[in-house]
Amino acid sequence: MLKLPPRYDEPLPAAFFPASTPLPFSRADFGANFYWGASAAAYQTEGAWQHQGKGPSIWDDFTRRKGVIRRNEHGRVATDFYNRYEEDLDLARGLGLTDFRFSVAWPRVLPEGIGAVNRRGLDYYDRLVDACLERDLRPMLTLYHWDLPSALQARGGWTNRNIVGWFSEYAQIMARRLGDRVPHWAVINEPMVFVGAGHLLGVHAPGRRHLGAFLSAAHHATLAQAEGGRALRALLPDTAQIGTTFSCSYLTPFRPGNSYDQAATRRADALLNRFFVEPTLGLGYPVAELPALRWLLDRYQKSGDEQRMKFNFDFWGVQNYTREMVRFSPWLPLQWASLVPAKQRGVPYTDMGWEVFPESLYHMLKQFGAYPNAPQLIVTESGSAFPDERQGKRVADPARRAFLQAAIGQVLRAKREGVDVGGYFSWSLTDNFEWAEGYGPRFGLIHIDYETQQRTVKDSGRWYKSFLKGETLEATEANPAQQAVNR
Ligand code: IFM
Repeated sequence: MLKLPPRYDEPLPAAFFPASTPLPFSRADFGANFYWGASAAAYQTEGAWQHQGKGPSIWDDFTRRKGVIRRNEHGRVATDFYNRYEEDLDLARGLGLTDFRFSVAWPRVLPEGIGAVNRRGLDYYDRLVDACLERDLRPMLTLYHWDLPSALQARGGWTNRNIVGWFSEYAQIMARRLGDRVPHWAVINEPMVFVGAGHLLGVHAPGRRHLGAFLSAAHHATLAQAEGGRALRALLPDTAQIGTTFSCSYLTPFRPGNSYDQAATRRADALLNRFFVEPTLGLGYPVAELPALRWLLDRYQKSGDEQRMKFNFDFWGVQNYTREMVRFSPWLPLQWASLVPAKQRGVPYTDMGWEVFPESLYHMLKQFGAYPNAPQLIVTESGSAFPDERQGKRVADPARRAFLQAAIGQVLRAKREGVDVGGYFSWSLTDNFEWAEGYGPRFGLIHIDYETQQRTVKDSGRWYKSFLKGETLEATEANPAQQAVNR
C-alpha cells in the first residue's frame, strides 16, 4: 500500500506544543547577546559540483550509484547556492537573523584533499564570508559536513589514521584565509551520523557496511575533531570561538519498567549521545556501557590518544530533531538495542519518520549541560520536515511553524533552569538535498521550487521574523497548536 507522508494542517495534534512550553515568551527573554541563526551545508545547497576547479567528493561518487538515493537524486545543482548566495543571504537578513552557519566543501578548496589549493574555491568562501558580514550576519563556518574529497577516500578516507593530519592541514588553510573575519568555527558536523550511516549502515557516503571500518573511522574522527580544534586555536588564539557539533536524541525505554529495555537505553545513549562528546572532556569512550568498544581500543587506539582526543572547546553545537524509544534487541551486536520507529508507536511524526517531540531538545540541553566541564551550548541545528505546497506567493506550513515555536520555547525552558545556551540555529535556511532521502523532505524556512530555483519565505520563516522583531508568543487561541492543547 502506498504510504503517504504525514500532512499536518491546523489544528495540530497536541504533541506539537507541549504544555511545558514557557508561554508567553519573546526574544528579550533570551538576552541581548543570544545568537539567532539558520544553518546550511555545502553539499546540500551549493551545486556547482565541478565548477571552478572543485574536485569530486564522496557524495558526488555515492549519488552516482543507482538506488542508494531516493529517486536517484544528487547534489549537482541542489539549491544553486554557489551562484545564488547573495539572494539567500538577503533573505536571511530579511528574516532578521543575526547568524548564518554554512560549511566549506573540502574538495572545493583542496581538490585532491591535500597539496595544491584551488585558489578559486578559496576565493568563493572569501566572498561568501564578506557577503555575510556586509549584511550583518555573523558567519559560523563548519569545516567538515560530510563531503570528503574522493582522492582521500581512495586512500581509505576516515579509516586511515593519516586523515587526522590531512584534516589539520585543511583546517589551517581555512583559518589563515578566513580567521580574520569568521568568529565561530565548528570543526565537524555530527560525527556519529557520517561515521555510522557511512561506515556501518552503508546508507550514506562512502557506503560501507563494516564494523571495523566504523570503529576505525570513529576513532579517527574523534582524534580529528580535537586536532582540528587545536589547529584553529593555534592560529586564532584570540579571535575565534571554536566548537564542534553533535547529533543527539533524548532516549527513553520503550517499555519503561522493563529492565532489559532500560539497560538497552543506557547502551544506546552511550553510542548515540556520549561517544564523541566524552573523549573531548578526557573521559575516554563509554566502554563500561559498550564493552564492544574494547575492540576499538585494542586495534585503533594508540598510546597517548586519550590526551589527543581532548580539547577544550568554546562551545558544543547541539543538533536535535526528535527523541527515540529503545527496546532490547538480541540481533544488534554492538549495542543489543533497537529504536522503535514513531510510526509503530502511533505518535505524530515528520516527513523523516521522526516523532514530533520538541521537548527532546530541552532534555538534551540538560544532559549535555550537566557535564562538569561542559562549554557553552549552542543549538546549531533544530528543525522539522513536512510536505509543503506553495500557493501563489505563500507557503502555509503550520506544522513547521508550531514545531519551531515549541523548540525555541524548550530552549528557554532549559536556559531558565540554568543551562548555558548561547544560540539557536534553525535547520535549515532553505529546503535542500536531504542526503539519502533526496529532495523529498523539506526542512527550510524558505521554500525552494527546484524547477525554477524560486525562493518563497514560508509562514514559519515569517513567524521567525516577527519573533525576532520582538513579537511575543502568547498562550492564546491565536496559536493553532495551543488550541489543540487547550481542547
Ligand atoms: O540535513 C541534515 C544535516 O545535514 C545534518 N543534521 C540533520 C539534518 C536533517 O537530517
